[in-house]
Amino acid sequence: LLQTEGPLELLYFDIQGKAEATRLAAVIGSVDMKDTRLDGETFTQMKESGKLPFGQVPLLRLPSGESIAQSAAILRFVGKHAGLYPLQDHALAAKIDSIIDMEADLFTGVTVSRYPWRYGFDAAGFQGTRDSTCALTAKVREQLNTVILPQLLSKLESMMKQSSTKWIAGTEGPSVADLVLVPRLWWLANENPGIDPTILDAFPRLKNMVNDVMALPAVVAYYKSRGEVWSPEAFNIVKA
Ligand SMILES: N[C@@H](CCC(=O)N[C@@H](CS)C(=O)NCC(=O)O)C(=O)O
Repeated sequence: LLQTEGPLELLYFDIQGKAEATRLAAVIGSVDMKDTRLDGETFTQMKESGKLPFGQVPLLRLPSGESIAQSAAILRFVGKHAGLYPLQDHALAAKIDSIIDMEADLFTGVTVSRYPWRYGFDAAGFQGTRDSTCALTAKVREQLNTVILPQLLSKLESMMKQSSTKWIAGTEGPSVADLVLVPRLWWLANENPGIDPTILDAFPRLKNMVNDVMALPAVVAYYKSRGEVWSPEAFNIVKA
């Protein structure tokens, strides 16, 4: 196992979002990582002071003082120290990377439709979350819900089917490839206007994988310490 030179610090908002996979990796692998949750004001100060390499969070602070941005890079780094990302098997590492990249593809349409102004689509009239009555946004999200997401999810479901274990990359225990999907899949099915909350029911292997990660003792203990518990029925984190 890789050893860190001292404690890590993860900075993100007090939501699951793009940081929860890394939080899970740290708790599963007992990595010494401070889980700092930023309020809006602190975030804005950090952004304005140029402390965020790309102006966004999550951000990982290393013992050396160096700061790393981008959730996938952070997840791999923490995953290496958690024993959830291979250090020697480069083919397996590449397979895991491909699933991390697939997570980005899976959520591209969802993200652009929520925040069209980040990508220039406001110029074409897309309002995203700024106006829940935006017909253009609703049209796109209907297409995502009925066509695009089912297509992409079915590829991941096939990968689950091909796995000889219950984990998506065929690893003996969970890897960061599972973790990157877990919080995002439950978020997709729960807090997304226009997305069918039962969208994952057609992909039982993916749902099982999420439930299996959420049942790991370290994961259960982490949520318990936050006054929360995983509900397979709600397919969501609920108050304990
Ligand atoms: N590709 C980046 C995306 C990060 C991102 O979208 N960060 C959002 C929060 S989830 C953020 O910092 N938003 C505030 C801003 O851009 O000012 C990653 O995966 O880390």
